[in-house]
Amino acid sequence: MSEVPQSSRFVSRLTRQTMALILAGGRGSRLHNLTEWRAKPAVPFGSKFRIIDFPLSNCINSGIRQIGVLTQYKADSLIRHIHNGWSFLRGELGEFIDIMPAQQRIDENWYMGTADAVYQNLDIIRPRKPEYIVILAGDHIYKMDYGVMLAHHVETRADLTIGCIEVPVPEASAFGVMKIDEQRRIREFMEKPADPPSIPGKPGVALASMGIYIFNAGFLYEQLIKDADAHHSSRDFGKDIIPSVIDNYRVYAYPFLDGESGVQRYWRDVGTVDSFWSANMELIGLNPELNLYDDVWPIWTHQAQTPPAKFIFDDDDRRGMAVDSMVAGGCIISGAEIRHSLLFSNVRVNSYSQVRDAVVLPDVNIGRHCRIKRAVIDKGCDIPPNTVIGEDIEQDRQRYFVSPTGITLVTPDMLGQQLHFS
Ligand code: ADQ
Ligand code: ADP
Repeated sequence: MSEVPQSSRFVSRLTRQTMALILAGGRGSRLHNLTEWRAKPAVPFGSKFRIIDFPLSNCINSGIRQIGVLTQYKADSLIRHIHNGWSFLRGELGEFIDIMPAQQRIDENWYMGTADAVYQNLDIIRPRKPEYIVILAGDHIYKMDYGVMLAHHVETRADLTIGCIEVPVPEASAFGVMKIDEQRRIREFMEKPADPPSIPGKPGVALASMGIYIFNAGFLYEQLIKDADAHHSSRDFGKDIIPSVIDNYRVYAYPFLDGESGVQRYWRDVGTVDSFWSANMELIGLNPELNLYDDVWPIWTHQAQTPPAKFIFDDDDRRGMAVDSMVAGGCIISGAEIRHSLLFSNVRVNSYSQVRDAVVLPDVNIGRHCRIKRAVIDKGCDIPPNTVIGEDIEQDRQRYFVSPTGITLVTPDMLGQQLHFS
């Protein structure tokens, strides 16, 4: 090989020739009412971010600055977020972030599956002349250098490389599951199999697709066009494209491991109310696996212009306090106690109230004398005084959504409130 593999120039040349396409069109229905009015990638996460900030930041930090975001389901707040927070890329340097909504460019259909979403935008993607196309899901939380994966893709002379992780077999039916050989070439790929196979020598563990794909651009175009002509295809990468190319093309697995320790790295699909709540809660701990305070791999977002968070004694000299918590700008905690919770921007908590083990999204007002625990409170809720949430699950169930592990989700709709923009 004439170039030193993975040397910084080798990798930066590859990332400059790469376009990332972020699939952000799915609803994420297992998040229930949290995605009633917004797409899953737009769901707020980690006190000041939205989920899509993670794959977007990964692109920027990896040096991939040609990005398309494919939207479909209720993309309003997602598009506004990208517009407000992510328009700093410089067109004159060849950088861009293009929003690609479903717009019936080919025929009268909206995007069918994930492959169709890309296919319907081929006339926009091709003139950009990328060599490589990285396809990402807009709804996963992780920090990953796609440059290293690209170098691996080029070194193995792959047509397609799929990012993969090990998951317990009982969870593997939610994923694409693969069998690989010693060179990590994929020999079999099953989308969401009922009975997922274990990795040989590792009983109880399956090798699952992260839904991260690197394609040589020409190869991707060919396969998408072929798939569009096929009669019975559901036009999906996992269901149709990948299984159809395994036998005749070079398709490799790329394990998402820490380069030094070989340990699998942090990756979460916060697909359910329970996993959303617990992934947020994990961030509060002393040494969370996902470090948001990492200067080397910053997570960028749209920052609301907010004044600092404020903690005050109320008229009765009750202390406003938060411990073991993350509190975003614009919050005012007056004579109330916040423990082990995440507060997004502009949350107000009033006197005599107690909030514990809760994720409180932006622009929420919690009236006096409330007790809230093990809950997710959606953006814009105005919680009336004396409300108790999370103590009597049966009672909560009558009015709110309660998850299988007993997390109560409250939205403005459930409170009979109209959403108003702050
Ligand atoms: P799923 O998790 O079922 O499986 P899928 O519903 O295909 O994922 O969504 C993947 C991404 O595409 C999401 O970000 C979603 O928002 C977006 N999306 C879904 N439908 C879309 C459409 N019509 N247009 C635009 N965007 C759309 C996939 C793979 C599995 C893999 C898991 C990993 O199929 O093989 O294991 O991801 O999570
Ligand atoms: P986010 O909470 O993701 O920031 P917004 O607050 O902007 O989202 O709301 C997302 C979109 O859904 C907006 O267009 C908003 O008008 C709409 N929306 C939210 N709640 C309702 C509702 N109860 N009825 C009708 N439209 C709603």
